[in-house]
Amino acid sequence: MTSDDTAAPKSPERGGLFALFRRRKDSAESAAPLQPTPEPAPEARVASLADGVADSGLATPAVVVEKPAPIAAPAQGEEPARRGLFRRALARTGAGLGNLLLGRKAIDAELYEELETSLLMADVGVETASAVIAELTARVKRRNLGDAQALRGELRALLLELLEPCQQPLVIDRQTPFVMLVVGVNGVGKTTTIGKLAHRLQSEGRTLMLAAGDTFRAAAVEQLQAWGERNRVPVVSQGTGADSASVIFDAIQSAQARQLDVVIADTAGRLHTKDNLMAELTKVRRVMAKLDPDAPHETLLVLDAGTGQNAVVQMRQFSAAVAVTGIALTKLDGTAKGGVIFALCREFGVPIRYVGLGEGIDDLQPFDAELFVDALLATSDNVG
Ligand SMILES: Nc1nc2c(ncn2[C@@H]2O[C@H](COP(=O)(O)OP(=O)(O)OP(=O)(O)O)[C@@H](O)[C@H]2O)c(=O)[nH]1
Ligand SMILES: [Mg+2]
Repeated sequence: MTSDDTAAPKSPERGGLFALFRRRKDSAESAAPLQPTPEPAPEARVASLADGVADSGLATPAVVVEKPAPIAAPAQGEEPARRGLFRRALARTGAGLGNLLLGRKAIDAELYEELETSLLMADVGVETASAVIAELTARVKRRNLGDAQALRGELRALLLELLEPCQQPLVIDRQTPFVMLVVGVNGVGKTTTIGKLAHRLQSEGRTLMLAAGDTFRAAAVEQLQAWGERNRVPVVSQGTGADSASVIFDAIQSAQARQLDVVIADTAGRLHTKDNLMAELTKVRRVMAKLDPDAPHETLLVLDAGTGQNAVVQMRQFSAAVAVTGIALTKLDGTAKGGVIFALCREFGVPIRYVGLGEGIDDLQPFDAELFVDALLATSDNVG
């Protein structure tokens, strides 16, 4: 660790190109697994949940009363599996970068140029790409590095330094319950991310409730209910056209009464230009605060990596409306634009909680800077 370690993300001054080149505070601490909390037998818990929701006068939630199937504990050899998952998902983004240095010996102007082009092709963004190249050139000179392999090592270190400050896993530090508000533009993967996250948190021993706060789009409630059934997690809903804040309020109230660990609230996809929907988010926050002044404890902005630099714009716009405390960057598997993560991290310093590496239920992974950078720099031969 270095002496300038910082715990909280800070927005760097624009133009201070490497202001974010700080090491994260304590990687060991942030990587610590969440401790499961004691909980009643699953049947009893689910049954009482159903009663509680019915008492509150809400529509019947998607509660399945069969005994939940046990979810496998993390298998041995999980690390290589995660490495493989990151590599496969980032094969397209890393296609140019990974192979660029193969068979190269000399470090010359052409190499730097090709490197910058590859970074731009990966949608790292113009500012970030030129900052990386400038810093790389300076380091190579300063350290007197003579061949392309040494440069590769330096590039890896540099990319890691850029991303590490944003590797701050979600820590669920309260059970009152912990409330997550999930926001983002249309179709970025909010509801799917909630479904995957519910599965993940449940496998860590958390008790959950989902709130169908997308009362705007037809079939949005059913989509969340389907995830609820799949995970055997109750979903509080009132149907399309209902007041989103009221649905979320009911879910938190019910979860408080049942002493559940986590409430995850879905919301409708919205563009910043939709003033009424943006105002709705403010209302949701205000209404939540009546039950818990600190809620939401996490406002997770879901961004689609496939939109590339547009994700930076979305982050800026949502931050102006709500205090975004974390990002889930989805669909990295289907795009060559995953390099936008560097721009997001460098410009906002906001924690990147999760990355979406596929459509499967286990494809939402906690963000890991090292796995990410190694996957980017992997050669096509190594992807498998
Ligand atoms: N390949 C891939 N597909 C994903 C990922 N995350 C979500 N998707 C897909 O993206 C599509 C949209 O996902 P939704 O969860 O409905 O997105 P949303 O943001 O809730 O959409 P709205 O509610 O309409 O705003 C679905 O087909 C998902 O399967 C991912 O990480 N990888
Ligand atoms: Mg949705």
